Amino acid sequence: MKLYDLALADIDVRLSPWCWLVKFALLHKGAAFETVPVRFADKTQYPDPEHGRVPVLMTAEETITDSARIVAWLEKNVAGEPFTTTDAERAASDFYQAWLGARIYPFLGPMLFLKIWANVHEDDKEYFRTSREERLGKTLEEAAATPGLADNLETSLQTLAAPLARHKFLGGEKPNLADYQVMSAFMWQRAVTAKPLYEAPQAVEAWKERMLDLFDGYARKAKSAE
Ligand SMILES: N[C@@H](CCC(=O)N[C@@H](CS)C(=O)NCC(=O)O)C(=O)O
Repeated sequence: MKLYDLALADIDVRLSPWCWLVKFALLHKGAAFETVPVRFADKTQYPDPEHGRVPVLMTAEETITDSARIVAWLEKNVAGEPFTTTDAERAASDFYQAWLGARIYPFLGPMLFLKIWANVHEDDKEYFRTSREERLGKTLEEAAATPGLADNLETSLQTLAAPLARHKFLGGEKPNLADYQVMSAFMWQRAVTAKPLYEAPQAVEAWKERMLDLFDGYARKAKSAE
């Protein structure tokens, strides 16, 4: 299988959280895959230029877009440990995805976009700035200067610390889909900078270390731009 994976100017730095989710899912299944780096603006390199987004997974049978659809495809078609086994686990993973959208990405995004812009390929700079500024309704510099981003993230992470203080993983003894969804957001940050941007509770930091160790340290070995 081939996973089209978003890269910065340094082609070895892979930042997309949605691509990270798929990489964790492939690793969880023990599936053999290779990644194909693509940059932001050059849509001709995307297997589905109309869609213009990654992740895209190419299998022997089909080309699948969108991380949630890819995860569902892998769960159905690839043998190995399931991502979730009960409806309760599936409901919890829906909760974490919604929590990320409401409580993590709105603060992490403005913190990271300017740093990402500094590290995208020269040919991607204008596209990245324009598309993100349109979405934010402000410049990347204004977004980065939004007051309270770190405070908001720290408050959100107190919530994540509650389950992680009592359980090794969000999936309990073993990681499940929720662990991969949440860790993917942190991999986005880690690809951009390895420096701490805010303080995370100890239970969250310890869980991140466990996640970085999975699959022979696949995520730990991933390169950061800074
Ligand atoms: N809902 C989609 C989101 C995919 C998405 O937004 N991907 C971003 C990277 S994180 C992308 O392809 N960006 C290219 C661009 O901005 O042109 C999924 O889960 O796969």
